[in-house]
Amino acid sequence: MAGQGSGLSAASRSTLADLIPVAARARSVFVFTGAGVSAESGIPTFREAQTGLWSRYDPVMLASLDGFRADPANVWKWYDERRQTMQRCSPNAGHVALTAWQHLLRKQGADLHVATQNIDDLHSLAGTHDVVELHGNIWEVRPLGTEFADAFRLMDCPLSEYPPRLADGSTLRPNVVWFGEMLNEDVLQQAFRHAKHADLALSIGTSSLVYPAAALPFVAREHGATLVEINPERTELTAAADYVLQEPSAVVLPMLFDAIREIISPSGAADGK
Ligand code: BJW
Repeated sequence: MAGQGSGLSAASRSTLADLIPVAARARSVFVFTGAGVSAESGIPTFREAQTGLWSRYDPVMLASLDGFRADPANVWKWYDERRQTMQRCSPNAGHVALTAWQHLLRKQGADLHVATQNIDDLHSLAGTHDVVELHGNIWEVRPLGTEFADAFRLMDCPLSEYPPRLADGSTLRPNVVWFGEMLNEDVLQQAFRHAKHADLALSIGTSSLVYPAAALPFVAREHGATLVEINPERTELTAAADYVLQEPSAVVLPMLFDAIREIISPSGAADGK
């Protein structure tokens, strides 16, 4: 268990030591992530993305259909800046640890499911399979007024015009879920199924403010899962969690995974990572 807990606070070391045997027994793990899981990749969290030039704008105007209709070029400029940042970023050790944990469990007939609010693709780029993208994907677009099913990838970065358009002139929008919009119902139901079947649920790097996604960890807990929160700050979820690790996820997730692997696959050095 090399290095287990080094660099953590005393409280976190103690919590991690208690959590490890519980996590190693889990057969159905549900992982719910937010912007904090990508922080150590260099992607500002959603709230941080509104600093500087963008601090003059109400988040609801940058991330709502009304805001887009009022000024599509400005909203696209914000998304294009974020796309350019994200294009330079790679998955971090937290994403990689989740992938390794999923691979290890799948080899053993168990499973780990990730449902993310992030639109940055990093879980998939890290190799995690079947990622549920609750709020869409920044690399996808669709014509304004059409459905999620009409989305396609648009990888041009930076974009050559704001807003980007189809050849017939129709305006493209990012295929993300804005405030006041319904989430993709199939995607949301899939996430709730995973949450309800979990024996262990982790909420990682989210302020737990935005619904309906923020209900997922509570639902997992109500259906019997042990609930873990990983976030340097306290959130609306903290009081409901069984284990709280107030640490950066890219630090603590590799420690947790390494310890789990030593317990459930001690000779399987090739497993996972
Ligand atoms: C680290 C870390 C490290 C940092 N390691 N951690 C009242 C008024 C108006 C609306 C509502 C209302 N009450 C409820 C609503 C509905 C609304 C909502 O929930 N609003 C709340 C804000 C109050 N929800 C909706 O509108 C949803 N739709 C809906 O409900 O439909 C039904 C309906 C229809 C019509 C009317 C009403 C209802 C849709 C929500 C869509 C959210 N979309 C966004 C934008 C996506 C595209 C984009 O990114 O541009 O999704 S908003 C934004 O918030 C984004 C995120 O996915 C989401 C969650 O943010 P997240 O991930 O938690 O990020 P942060 O920045 O908040 O937090 C980062 C965390 O990381 C912090 O806690 C840090 O401490 C932590 N951290 N470093 C670990 N190293």
